[in-house]
Amino acid sequence: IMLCAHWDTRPWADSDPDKANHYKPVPGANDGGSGVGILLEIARQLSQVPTALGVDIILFDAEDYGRHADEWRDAVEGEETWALGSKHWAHNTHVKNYKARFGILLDIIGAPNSTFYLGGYSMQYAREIVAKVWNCANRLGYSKYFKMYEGGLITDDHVHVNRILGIPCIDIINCDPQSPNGFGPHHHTVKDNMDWIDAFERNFKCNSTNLFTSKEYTSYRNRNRKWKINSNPDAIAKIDSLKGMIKTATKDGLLFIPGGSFYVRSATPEEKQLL
Ligand code: AHN
Ligand code: ZN
Repeated sequence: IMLCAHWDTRPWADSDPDKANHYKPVPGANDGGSGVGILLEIARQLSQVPTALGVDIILFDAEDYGRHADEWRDAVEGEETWALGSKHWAHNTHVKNYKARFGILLDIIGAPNSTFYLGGYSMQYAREIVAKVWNCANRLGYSKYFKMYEGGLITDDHVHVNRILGIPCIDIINCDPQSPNGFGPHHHTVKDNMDWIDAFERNFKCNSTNLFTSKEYTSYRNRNRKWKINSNPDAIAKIDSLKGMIKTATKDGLLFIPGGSFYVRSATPEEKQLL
């Protein structure tokens, strides 16, 4: 299985509402830092759990070098300026005749309330993998994020993996049909920074509301602040021990239940396969 993301960030914030920022670089915490972060964590977890599957993690450069929005008039018909790194890699794979059963590309996946639609190219080239992943996400309770609706055709690294190498590869990418550029308010702006990243702590909080109160959680969040406002040591100890419990349980199977609560139990063999 091949897992991939792009690690470059866009050199120009050409969707920024302030035109003065159009030639400043995008910090890129979400686009593409988030995918890289998730893959590094997956790598760490895979190193701790023996698995019979081979997993290749590939990070592409120059995904976001696509033509500047203010320079469209210079465009040449048929030019390809996006996803250059994956195109180069697909023509020059790191090992000869590289093959994977399928691939999953992660792009712009870090913001809270991200929504992932069934991508046009993913459906065209790898609809069985789309079905596998979207069904799995829905079974695990993530239907809020993984929408069973078609999104548009999005040119991204997976297109070259499909077209040049014939490896069925899907793209999990945040789309926001409501926003003018289709990708959310911070996309290709100077605001694509860590403020947009849904940290473990925030996730942890919204998935465990029945285990501690928000007051206790405030204590916990304030534990490392200079001014320990509302910082109650009992609450900190309680949440620390919950976190320890979750770390242990994750190895075995941790189930998140939609609606703001979780419970922990051993995963069934069937669930272990999903996890
Ligand atoms: C298009 O805008 C056509 N593709 C952009 C895909 C992308 C940009 N992924 C990250 N940044
Ligand atoms: Zn981008």
